[in-house]
Parts: sequence; structure tokens; C-alpha cells
Amino acid sequence: MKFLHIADLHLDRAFEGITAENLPDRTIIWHDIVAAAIENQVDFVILAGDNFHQSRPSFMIQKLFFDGLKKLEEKSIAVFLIFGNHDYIRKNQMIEAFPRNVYAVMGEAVETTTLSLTSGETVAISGFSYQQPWINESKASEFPVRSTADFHIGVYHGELGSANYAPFTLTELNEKNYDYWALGHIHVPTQLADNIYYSGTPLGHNRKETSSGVNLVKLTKTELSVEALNLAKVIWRDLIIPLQSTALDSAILEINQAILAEAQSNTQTIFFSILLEEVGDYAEELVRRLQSGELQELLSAYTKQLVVKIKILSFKLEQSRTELPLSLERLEHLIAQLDLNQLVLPLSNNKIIQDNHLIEDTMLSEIKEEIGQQLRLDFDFKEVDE
Ligand SMILES: [Mn+2]
Repeated sequence: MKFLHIADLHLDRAFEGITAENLPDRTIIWHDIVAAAIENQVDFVILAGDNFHQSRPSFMIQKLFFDGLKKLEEKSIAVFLIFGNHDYIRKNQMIEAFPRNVYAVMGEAVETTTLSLTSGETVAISGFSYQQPWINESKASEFPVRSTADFHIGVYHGELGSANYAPFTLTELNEKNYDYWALGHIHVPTQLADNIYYSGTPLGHNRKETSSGVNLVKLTKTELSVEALNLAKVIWRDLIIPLQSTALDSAILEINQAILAEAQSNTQTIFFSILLEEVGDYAEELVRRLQSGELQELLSAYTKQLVVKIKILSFKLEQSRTELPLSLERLEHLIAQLDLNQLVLPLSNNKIIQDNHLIEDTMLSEIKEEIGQQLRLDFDFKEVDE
């Protein structure tokens, strides 16, 4: 039998930190997933939670989602669906009832359904949903012992050992003797054991999500094969450029050429984050143009690629700057210790901000990066004996 394991679709999530116009339609990914299910003639599709980015997905996003489910229904492809910590399910949120091919878990108790496949084989699938943004205890013990069906699959949205997201241990999952665990929550594709996988998000939504995937799983009585399909038409790339230039004009030329070279070897749309090394004495001017957004704009125009972020990793400045008796290492440590969460605590407790996930962890880590960049530009750091 064959199925698709999908997780963390976050269908209504915007590309983070991008305000440019005429962006590729990010909902195409759902259309492409449905097409891949049909093309690969899978028996069923598993959606392992965070199908939406929020617990109140817009009506139009839902319509789009339901359109895909109905296409799968037309091809007699079953769907097993749970809700995660982002799209935790509440009453009166869905615009229509799920079509008959869909088994949606609507509560936090573990439920099991058994599908009879056209091959004559049977498969039991067990999973739970979130009804609030967190679950503080492991749900593993609630999963039933292996069924008498030919195969048994567990669907689990949660995190290894973490307190807030149904923390589980590998031993707990292994003890169930299931054929496959379809996990959700971690957005980077990750294999935890022979048969335990985070498929990852099918489409990256920020510059940390440089890899994405959908798992095409084939199971027989003796064999498990997992193939990661890359369906994303948009990818995020960090491009490190060690600059040779000593002046602004030649530096811009160098950056252009590096972007074009990278773009050439790719068919997808790339959202570039440019990381500059060894920036010379023009650094101050460059930073000013970075902060105004001018440089990103110019590079995007030259290369026809979207440059979403530029960061300076290291300087090679000749002009003298104030020396701080602090090693770079120590500075980085201090910045890492900054508790920005504490700073935005009054905001992050706000219900509207919480419901819409307006404060992202990635946003806070980017602020830290920018603090470091500015400090490194303004000061020289001198190793000191501690
Ligand atoms: Mn997620």
C-alpha cells in the first residue's frame, strides 16, 4: 500500500518578512499535493496537523482546502486528518462538513479508524487532535496496542521531550510496534527512527525553513520505503558571499553575479538571504542602504530574484573604531542570553496576538542578529583574559 504523509501545511501562512508584490501563490502547494496523491495512486493521505496556521482559518482558505479534499474523494483516496497546536479545533469553525472520504479527529482523545484498501489489505490509523494551543502531557499511552489489521499507523503532532506539545519519547512510540509513525510539528524533515518521521512542512515559510517535504510511503508486510517528494515551487536559500571587493560598486557587482549563478542552477523561485563576509570600508554605507531596504530592492531588480534579507557576517574595516574589552565570542554569548521574550511578554499574552501568531520566534532571533551586526560595525572587539 501507498500513502502520502503531510504535516505542517500552514496553508494560510504568509511568507514571513516579505512585502514584495506579485509573489508566487503559496496555496498552489495544496493543489500540487493533491495532484501528487492522484498521480502516485496512493491509497490514502495523512495530514498530521497544523493544516492551517491559525485556529480561525479564513473561509476562502477553507474553501480551497475542501476543494482539494473533494478532488481526492472523486478518486476514492481516503484522508486521515488531525489538527495541531496552530489550527487547534473548536466548534463552529468549519464552513462545511468533511466529505465522506475524510476521517477527521475532532477531539483530544486518540481515535482509530480502519480502512479497507482495494488490494484487500486493511490498515488501522490512530491519532488525536489539539483543542487548545498546547497539550502538556504525552499522548503515547493512549494509543491502542497494535491492531489485528494488516498495518497500523500512528499520527502524532508533537515534540520529543518538549513540555508544551504532547511530549513523547521514542521508547513510547516504539513500544506500540506500529508500521509507521507520521509525525507533525517539526518543520524540517527529520527521521527519528527506522519508521518514525517528521515529513516537514511541504513549503518553507521563512528563511529558517530551507528544506521541505512530503513523504511518499510504501509499505508491504516486509518492507517500508519512504521517499521525500519536493513539491515546493518556492525555496529559501542562504547564500554566503565572501567579498573580494574594496569598494561599493565592485561589491554590488560581485553580489549580483553570485545571485545569478545560484539562480541559474535552479528551476524553483528562490527567496534569497544574502550573507556577506569580509565587507570592507564601505560597510557603513552598505548598512545604511540595507536598513532603508534600497540594496535589497536594487539587487532584486538587477537579478529578477527576490532578495529578502541581507546580513553582514564579518567586516574587514581599515578605519579605526572604538575598542571594547570583550571577545566576539563573549559578545555573541551575551546577545544569545538576551531574553527578548521577556521584553514582549505583555504583548505576547494578548489573545489576538496569540491567536494570530503575530510574534514569531524567528522574528525575535532576527532582531538579535541585527543587534549583533550593528555592534560589530560600531566597535572592535578585543580578546581579554577572563
Ligand atoms: Mn507547525
